[in-house]
Parts: sequence; structure tokens; C-alpha cells
Amino acid sequence: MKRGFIFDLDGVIVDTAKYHYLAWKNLANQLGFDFTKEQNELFKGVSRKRCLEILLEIGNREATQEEFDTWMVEKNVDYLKYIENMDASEILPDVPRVLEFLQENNIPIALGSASKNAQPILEKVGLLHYFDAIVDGNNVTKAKPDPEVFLLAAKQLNVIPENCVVFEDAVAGVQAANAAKMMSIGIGDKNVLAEAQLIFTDFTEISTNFIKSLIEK
Ligand code: B16
Ligand code: MG
Repeated sequence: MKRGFIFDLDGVIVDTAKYHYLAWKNLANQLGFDFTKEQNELFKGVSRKRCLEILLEIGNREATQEEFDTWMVEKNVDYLKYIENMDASEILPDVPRVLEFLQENNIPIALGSASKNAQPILEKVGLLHYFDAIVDGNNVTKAKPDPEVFLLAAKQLNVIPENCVVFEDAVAGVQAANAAKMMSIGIGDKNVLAEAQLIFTDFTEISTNFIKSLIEK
């Protein structure tokens, strides 16, 4: 029986990857090189610090600690401008239906995200009230694929890891869920997320009956 449900944010609840991409691209251009959408795939589920390290590797750029810190802030300020006007129209299809069903059935719900901007994003799109716990980039010390984020979320929900389900769009996130001994459900491409126990393209493929079977089993 599954008693706790943990959602990743970017790529599962909302598509903020497109805004992260624009902000990283702006920084890359400012530093004199380009950054493609394909390269942005490497950034999904990855912490802001690690993203900048990868970006600098792509551009073959060295940075002093001071430059590194400045660029981290610049990217985030730029990203915050992109997400400023986000609203409910940016919620990915059928996510509210699943959240609503879980809440109606008193199943605790947590967020397990690498983002340090997770809470304001959930507020902007009007989904914050569904969440019993928020574990994000502000609470964890080890990034996915380390299971820390999901283990902490399970602890806050007071549910043992084996009874939790994780929805994830990133390979590192699926690996983190597996390492936490939780049921991993990949949201996205079947070839990319092959390590997940189950894979769906998006929530429109996840029926309410299926969720019901998980919580009743
Ligand atoms: P921030 P998730 C991740 O969100 C994004 O996929 C990743 O691209 C981003 O770098 C990371 O959050 C940190 O975000 O800069 O807002 O702290 O998929 O774990 O919800
Ligand atoms: Mg994600």
C-alpha cells in the first residue's frame, strides 16, 4: 500500500526548464559562447551550482570564486524575471486532478525538488495548498541521484520510504528514488527514463483508477 506521494517540480508539475534554459543561455552569451537546448537536457534535476560548473565546461571558461558566485546570482536574478508572471496556466496537464484525488483520500503529498525557488513557484501556480511537506534545494546537502531529498520528504510525511511513490522527469531523480527504495514513476521519454519502475509520457496517461490501485493495494 502506498501512503506517501512525492512530486519533483520542474518537468513534473511545471515546465520551468524552458526558463532555466533562457537564463543559462543569456549568461553563456554574455560570457561569449552559445548554449543549446540539447545541452540544457544535462541540466534537468541538477543543482544550480552544478549547472554553472557544466556551463563553464561547455564554454571552456575558467572562473575565480568571485566570478562563479556573481554568475550564480546573475543567472538566478534573470530566471526570477522569467518566472515572475507564472500562473496556473503553466501547470502541466492533469497534475491538479492527481493532487486533488490524493488530497481527497487523505494521502500525504510532498515536493522533492532540487530548486531553491520551489515554494514561490508553487504559490504562483496556486498548488502550494496541496503539499504537506516541501523539501527542496534549500533543505538538502546532497544532490540527486543521492536519495537524501526523497528520504527527507518521506520523513516529513511520516511514511516509510518503501510506502512512497516518486514522480520524476530526470534520470538522476529516478536513480534517487530507486536508491531510496521508493516506487519510481518516470514522467517523460521511455528511452531516457528506462531505470524507472513505471514510465508515463505525462499525467494524462495516469488514470485515477491507477492511483486508486496504488493507495488501496
Ligand atoms: P534553482 P527539479 C531543478 O528542478 C531543475 O530541473 C534544474 O534545472 C535546476 O538547476 C534545479 O532545479 C535548481 O533550480 O536554480 O531554482 O535552485 O527538477 O529538481 O524540480
Ligand atoms: Mg525535474
